[in-house]
Amino acid sequence: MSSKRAPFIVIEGLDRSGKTTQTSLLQSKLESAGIATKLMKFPDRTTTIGQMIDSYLKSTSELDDHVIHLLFSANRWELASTIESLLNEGTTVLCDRYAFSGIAFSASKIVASSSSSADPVVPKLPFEWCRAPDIGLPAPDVVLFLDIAPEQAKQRGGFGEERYEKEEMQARVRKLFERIGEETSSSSLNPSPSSSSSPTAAERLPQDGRNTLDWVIVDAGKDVESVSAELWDAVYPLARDGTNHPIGKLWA
Ligand code: NYM
Repeated sequence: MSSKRAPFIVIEGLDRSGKTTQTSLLQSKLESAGIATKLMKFPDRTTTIGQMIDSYLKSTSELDDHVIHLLFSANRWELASTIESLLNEGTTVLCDRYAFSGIAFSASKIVASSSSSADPVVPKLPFEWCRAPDIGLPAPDVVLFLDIAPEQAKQRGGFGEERYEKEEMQARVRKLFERIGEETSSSSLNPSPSSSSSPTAAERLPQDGRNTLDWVIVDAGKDVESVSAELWDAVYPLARDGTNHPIGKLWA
């Protein structure tokens, strides 16, 4: 891969969509295929900022909604240069959640009085405000969105242990992910909207050095092996061949 760099692959989804299982399965498969891979996860709870996020998610601390949103973003920025170095060195970066979760979860918080009445739902934080702090982060080459109905996610073990793990909130998060996928696919970052039945990410990448981001929707309600096989098909050619494209800047 002399003049090429490795790809940046992000896995997104609702809580209990199987992201963590799938991300580590994908890492094992990539490594078995001889592809150097670094597994990352956001929030990264090991840093000082990550520890503040961890205690907020476990409800052992309270933070203003704006503050926690900015901490999630700062947690990505503190690892942005590491991501770029790894990609340039030829290590594929496989990341469990990224800026898309940042928007989807924060923008799905609503003003309490509007949640159970016939009033219009009022978001606490505007969508554009939520997106702003992540503008300019290293852009992934492909986002694999594990799609699952909140009712099904709820039946999986561990649901409800952390803040945000409530069915109504997850339903709003899913809608926002849908919006982000559509907007990201139709933005200048990605001229070709995609789905899991389309050609693989590598096949869709244009060869002219243009910045691209593919949003691939995967049905996460299927069994673990089927989902894993679909993810593999979506990323293997890209991970094997690398890419000539410079690392993009998210939404910049
Ligand atoms: N989350 C995650 C956010 O609210 N904003 C973010 O920027 C990120 C990366 O943290 N409910 C939420 C989504 C999850 C929670 O994630 C913890 P995980 O993958 O369960 O550790």
